[in-house]
Amino acid sequence: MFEKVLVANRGEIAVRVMRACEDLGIGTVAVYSDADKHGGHVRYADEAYNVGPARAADSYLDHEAIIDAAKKAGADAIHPGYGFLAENAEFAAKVEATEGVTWVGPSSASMEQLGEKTKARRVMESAGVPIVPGTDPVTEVEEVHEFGEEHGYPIAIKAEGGGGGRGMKVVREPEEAEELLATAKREGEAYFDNDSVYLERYLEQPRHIEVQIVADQHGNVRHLGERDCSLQRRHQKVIEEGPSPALSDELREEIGEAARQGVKASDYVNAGTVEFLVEDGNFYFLEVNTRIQVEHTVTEEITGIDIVKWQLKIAAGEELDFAQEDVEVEGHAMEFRINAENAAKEFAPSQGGELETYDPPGGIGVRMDDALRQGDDLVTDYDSMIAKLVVYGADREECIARSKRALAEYEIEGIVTVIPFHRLMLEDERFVAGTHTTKYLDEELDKARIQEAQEKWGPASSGDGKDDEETVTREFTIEVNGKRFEVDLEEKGMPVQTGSQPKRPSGPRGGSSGGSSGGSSPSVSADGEVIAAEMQGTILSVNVEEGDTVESGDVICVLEAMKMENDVVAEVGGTVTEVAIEEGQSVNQGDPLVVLD
Ligand code: MV4
Repeated sequence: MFEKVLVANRGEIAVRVMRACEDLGIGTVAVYSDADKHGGHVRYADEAYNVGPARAADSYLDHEAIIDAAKKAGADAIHPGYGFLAENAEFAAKVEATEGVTWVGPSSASMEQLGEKTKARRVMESAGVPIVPGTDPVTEVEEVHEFGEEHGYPIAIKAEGGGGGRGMKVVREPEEAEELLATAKREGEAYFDNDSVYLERYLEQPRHIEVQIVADQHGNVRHLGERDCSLQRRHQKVIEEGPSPALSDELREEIGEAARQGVKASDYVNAGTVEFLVEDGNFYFLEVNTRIQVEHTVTEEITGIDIVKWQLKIAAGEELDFAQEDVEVEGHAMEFRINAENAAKEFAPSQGGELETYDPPGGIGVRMDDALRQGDDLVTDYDSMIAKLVVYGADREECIARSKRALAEYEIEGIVTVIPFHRLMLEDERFVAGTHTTKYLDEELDKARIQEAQEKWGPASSGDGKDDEETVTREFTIEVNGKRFEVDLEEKGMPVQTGSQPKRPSGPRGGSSGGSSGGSSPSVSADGEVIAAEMQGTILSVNVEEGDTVESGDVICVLEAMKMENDVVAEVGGTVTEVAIEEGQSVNQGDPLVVLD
């Protein structure tokens, strides 16, 4: 077994991996960027190394910096966590080629094979796994029309190098095919540096079911049951659960065995997840995730199997010590992603700040995976997810009851989170009935209910900002005849400051003085109302031109950051006098985007 593992990640997943190392008596090495000097994962590790400035490309994504840190620390293994370099075949190959350092994850060859979506489809099809009717890469609109004539519409056009729904286009009639094919290729090139696209018959109302796999270096492959990830918003999972409320035992058995056979056929080793779409009692292979996933915790809670520990043991050459028949799923678990976002404002990322109060829940059936403590200055540059609340119950009903209790206990002050949204879902008829599909949040849930939940359970003034005064709430504890009361007094404060300048201090996350993040820092004339980028990211679309008249709330552009598509809206009306950005451009936090007169 390894002596010392370097975890090439940050936040909750870095601490999660380090906990598995502690359980195995293995030393832990953290890496951190300038922004994470005081991060929870740095506190937790036995030793820590700075790998560069705040910008991920210059730190957590810097292959040589990570490998140099491993050598400096004398680490004999590197665990990538999820995100960052977890599915980067080039980095995995570099670690595989580094003397004395073992890569904890699937081989770079497996990533190459299964990361290319049409290759993965062929491997699964050869193993008898049902796949959605589809094609190999296509280039001409005639191929789309031929596929439509044979399989019908709608048709999904997907990026070969993609995933997570990015770049996916849905063709509903032949006339749309030419433009959507061109757009899909252009976005594939922009997002994944690969303009290859392929076709699939598009399923309108699927559920998103995934099967956890662990496979050792001795040919043993086990599935650990399924997770239902159907509650998603813009392809971002929000609540995951297991087992799925939508599967019969027979279908459950079939999907698990199909995943196992498909992985066996691809000589895959370590932990991985096979994703399926399920509709009308049928299941279809979607893609393979060649990493540990955020929601692995759900499976750990209902099987009692420590997946991360097995990742380390498998990488060290150990054999799985249980048969498929020994894997038993008991009870029900849900994972609630605690994101620093305001659900009432289209899930806009919250501004960072001090965690004035951080008082997580506890008690029976409650697991917290986080890297936080009260007083931390929260870093939200990389990902809006700050913690995971995982709840276990003997059945789904008990799991929901315990989740309500845990979310009501969860006290966070100083940053707006999605906790009110989660509490709403636990009272939502469709979610509680388990009948929601992947479209539910994007197309069906009444947004007004999110607003109500935010006003009911969120911090004051975290609603939709429509009220024109800031409400200050003061809390008092009083005693009347020996009985204790907690009293909140609301006080109407000063009008809320308008204006779109980021309200953050300069520094690692600060304004455009930090130089470019890949694109050129746009420059604009000083006069006029400047709408600036609230975070580092890439411009996905520009929705205005010079001379346009915009109203308050109009979408100026879409900024892709932290794996989310964020609408940048005008907080005041006006005429566009300058547009300082273009599609595909990288921007730094604070960079001017548009100027209104
Ligand atoms: C699909 C699909 C329906 N039909 N493919 C989304 C991200 C990536 N994992 C693949 N995804 C999908 N692929 C076919 N042929 C539905 C999804 C999908 C989805 C689509 C739209 C909105 C939300 C979604 C959530 C999960 C999966």
